[in-house]
Amino acid sequence: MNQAITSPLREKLLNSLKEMDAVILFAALEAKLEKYKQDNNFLYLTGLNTPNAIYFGFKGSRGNSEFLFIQRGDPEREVWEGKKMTAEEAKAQSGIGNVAYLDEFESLLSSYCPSINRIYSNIGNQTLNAPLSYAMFRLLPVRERYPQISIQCVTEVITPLRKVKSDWEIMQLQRAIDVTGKGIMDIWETAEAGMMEYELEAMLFYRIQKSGLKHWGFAPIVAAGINAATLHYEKNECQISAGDLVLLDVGASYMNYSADISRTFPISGTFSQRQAQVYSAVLKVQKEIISMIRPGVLLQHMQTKTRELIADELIALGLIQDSAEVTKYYMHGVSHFLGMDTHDVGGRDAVLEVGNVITVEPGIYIPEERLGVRIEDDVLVTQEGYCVLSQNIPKEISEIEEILKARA
Ligand SMILES: [Mn+2]
Repeated sequence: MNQAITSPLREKLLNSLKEMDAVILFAALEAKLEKYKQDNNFLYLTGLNTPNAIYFGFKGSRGNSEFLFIQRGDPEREVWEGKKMTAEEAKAQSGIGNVAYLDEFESLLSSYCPSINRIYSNIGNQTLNAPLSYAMFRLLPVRERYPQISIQCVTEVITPLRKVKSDWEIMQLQRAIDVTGKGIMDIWETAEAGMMEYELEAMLFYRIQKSGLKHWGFAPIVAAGINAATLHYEKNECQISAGDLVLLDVGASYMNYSADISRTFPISGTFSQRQAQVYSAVLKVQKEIISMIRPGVLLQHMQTKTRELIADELIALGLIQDSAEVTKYYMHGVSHFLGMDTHDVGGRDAVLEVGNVITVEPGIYIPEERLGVRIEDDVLVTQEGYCVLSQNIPKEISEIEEILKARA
């Protein structure tokens, strides 16, 4: 007998499907000698960090049903791998009433296949020049035996849910952001010219681990001087010279929710006049773009506005004559959705709605002056407009210089 679905999220997802559609999500496989990181869609729907598990949900003509398949415990492997989650634990944590073992998955799926029209799964990118995902590999037999079943990526149906964050999700994000902020403060209180970029990275990661978080949300960028003009510089292997601006683009991850913060600071403790000019220009644009945020605003409109504003600043800085040249010094998007993926689901054509979390990250990069400035905050869209979740991480020149001045 199928038990009722207790997660409102899963119920909402299944209800949004057409009748006879199914969702099959594969947890990330166990990683040998590596830190485990769960598949985001699997974690989002089940709340389970257990590897190798499979979620099956089906919208039938007489209601929804769902099953969870987990690994069987093996006492001989326990000394190596620790205890496996029991069926009772899985049931309690996920609220999924029907828990079975992985070796029962195929027969259960076979019994449903004749009535399934479509399967949504975490099959990922289906381009011909990339390897098959694990999910697609597991579903190949379905495609062979039941060619009438269409297999599609779950992103399509899960994105509308993941774009709107619950209070619980915002709490996880806030924790990741706060720890990232503390790590940035650690750097500001310690860093000095002559250090290597990776030393600053290590300070931040120490803070992440010390705080009980396990992962970076993405490869951290610590870029001094001209390296800051390489947008995704992540080698972090150069020595920081006196007079350099250092650009940090970093984020801790908590429960797979990733912060994404950029701050730029002068290693010597004070901004040179030119550095301050460029920094103030970026900060002014960043504040103006943040103030645009409210439900109903197009992400694309924020992008267009950023280009206009930065073009004006670049003209004032004497870097360009014509606003059409703006891409010479500013060439990336100003905003993306943030959540379990650093560049979270939601796309670039979205209209903002309450509960979205987005970044705001304008920048100016001037290789010939060996400097790059990016300032990035994480912003929640609210009924009234917005709330800057990273507002406690200083970004005013006076605040940053004050903190740097206090270095031992
Ligand atoms: Mn970002």
